[in-house]
Amino acid sequence: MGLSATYKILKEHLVDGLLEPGGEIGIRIDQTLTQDATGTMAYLQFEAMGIPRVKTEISVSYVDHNTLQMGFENADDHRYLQTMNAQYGIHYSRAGNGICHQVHLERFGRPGATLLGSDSHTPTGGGIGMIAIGAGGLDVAVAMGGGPFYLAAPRVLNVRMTGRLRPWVSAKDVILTVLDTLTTKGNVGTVVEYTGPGIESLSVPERATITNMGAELGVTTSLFPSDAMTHDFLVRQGREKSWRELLPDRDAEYHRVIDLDLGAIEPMVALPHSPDNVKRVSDIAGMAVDQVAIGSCTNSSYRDIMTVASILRGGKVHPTVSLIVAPGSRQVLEMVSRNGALADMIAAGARIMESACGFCIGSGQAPVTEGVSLRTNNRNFKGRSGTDSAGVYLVSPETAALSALRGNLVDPTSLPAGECPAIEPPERFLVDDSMIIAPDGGAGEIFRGPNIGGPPYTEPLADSIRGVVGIKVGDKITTDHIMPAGVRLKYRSNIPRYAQFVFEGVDPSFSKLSLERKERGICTAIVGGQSYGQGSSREHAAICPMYLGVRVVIALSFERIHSGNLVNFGIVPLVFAGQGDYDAVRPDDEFEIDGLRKAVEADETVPVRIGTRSIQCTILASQRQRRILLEGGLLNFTKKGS
Ligand code: MIC
Ligand code: SF4
Repeated sequence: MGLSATYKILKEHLVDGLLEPGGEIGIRIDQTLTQDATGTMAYLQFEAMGIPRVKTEISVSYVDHNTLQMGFENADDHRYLQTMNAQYGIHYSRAGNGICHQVHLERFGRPGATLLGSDSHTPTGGGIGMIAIGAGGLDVAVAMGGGPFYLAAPRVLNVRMTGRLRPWVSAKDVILTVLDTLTTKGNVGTVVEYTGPGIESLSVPERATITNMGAELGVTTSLFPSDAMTHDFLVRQGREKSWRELLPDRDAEYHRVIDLDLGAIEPMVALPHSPDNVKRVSDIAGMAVDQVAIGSCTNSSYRDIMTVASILRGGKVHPTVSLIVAPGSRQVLEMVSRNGALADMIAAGARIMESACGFCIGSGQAPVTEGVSLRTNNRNFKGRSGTDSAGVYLVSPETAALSALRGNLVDPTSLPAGECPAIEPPERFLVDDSMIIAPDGGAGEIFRGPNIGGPPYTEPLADSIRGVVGIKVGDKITTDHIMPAGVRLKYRSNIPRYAQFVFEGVDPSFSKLSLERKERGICTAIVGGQSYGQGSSREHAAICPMYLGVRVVIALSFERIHSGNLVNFGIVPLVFAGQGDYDAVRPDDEFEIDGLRKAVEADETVPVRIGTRSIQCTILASQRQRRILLEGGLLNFTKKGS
């Protein structure tokens, strides 16, 4: 049997392990990216490793998440990043230059390469034919130091596309359709590879919309082959030399194949509060809308923003709607401002925002109480918009722009096909990399304002732990639930401060009570349901609980990035044997685990006394991760040169 494109790239980068689905492999990482919200911790940890300069082909540090300077904290973080990056050989993309994934695709992504990013939407890079994986900041720090990235060799699920999208239907509708089929649960350890004649009509930015939202499926990453379309994009970006062809073998082996006829796809919408709560737009068309927000790393390319501008041209935003448009990069913003499209959007009443994450991460633009917000981004978790009672609906830019004009949800295919804007890519994208500062060896000192704490400190795993179940939560708990974003994000470089907000929206007393227990030498356990730790790659969702004395999380199942982060910070992820054991646990139950070190060293499972019962839990860690746990985390493990 031949190889998939996924396995071709993995094979070229394999440095450890056997390339067979399920087994643990180590791969060489060519490129890394960080953003400011995860970056400060990643770089503090990199500094702690004592390596003088990054060893990757290129490492880029983007500032795009915390760009609203409410207080000194974000500005201090950015100055730290800029001065630290200069010294250690990292490119620094300044605030205003755009969203990491969009800029990386435009300026650095390279077919056949590997990219590790401290952001769960790093798989956006799969649109240009690279294996791009999201991970915790500490994993990225290790990769910057030349260490391999470890993962389970994936199963490859092939989505075979035929046909062509109809007018008014676009890439967002494709990925929402895929989410409808595969859902956000149960896809851990899988890569989705898109092939078939249908992909030939999808441009790189459209492919990137699809791979971006693969993050919501919970897969390791998603990948398009590198073909003539990829070549075309790179030529227009003035980066033809970065192109290489990368196709799956004709007889490539896939774990599962799904056929998708692009011509049958309809405009889709993800209803509150989960990206897989998908319906056809036509099912709920006519619903009144309060806010429309267009942008984010999912839908903010030149193609998307030009589509929106041409829909808005000559019209006026409905008086009851607030329309927000945030082009994804300075390249896009400058191009639409030079060609007049920006003026069309402003004339229609759009509010133009900075090229940054902004509304997507709840940094501004919170909707009205109980409001309906149509957004083109990728996550609609409850409260993420900044308004707990609001409902966020995820749609395509076409659906969003038309609805902003009408004041209610419009099914774009109800309009004549001839009115659908046909956006051609520019002959040449406007290239100006002057806001990406190349490292100069760092003439000055590294700036450390009062918001910059130290790298987290962890201790080797104890042999027996006892304590209390501090919280019991249900299914699909996201890292946003564990560590709130929005206004709290600015504390991310300061663990003791940020730790005050662990589970803030679920149980505001969790942090205080856990810390009090820790001071009395008592551990805290977290109990969760299915898919614990969905969403963001935020390693703070492990670091801050660790700081509060959490030593185990017991759940029915875990998401990949989060369980990896738990291990990296010395917290043992344990899996219940079944629903009955989960149901029997009560918050405040006492728990006790003896012989934990020995079990982590050698056993699949470990006995846990919890409440009045004794249950058997599976230790969710590979052999290598077990060694990391015994050392008390990846930083200790790496420093020891293990
Ligand atoms: C997100 O979309 O949730 C974020 C904010 O980009 C996160 C990263 C973070 O927590 O900083 C992500 O996707 O990993
Ligand atoms: Fe930024 Fe939103 Fe993309 Fe996360 S999902 S990187 S917050 S634009």
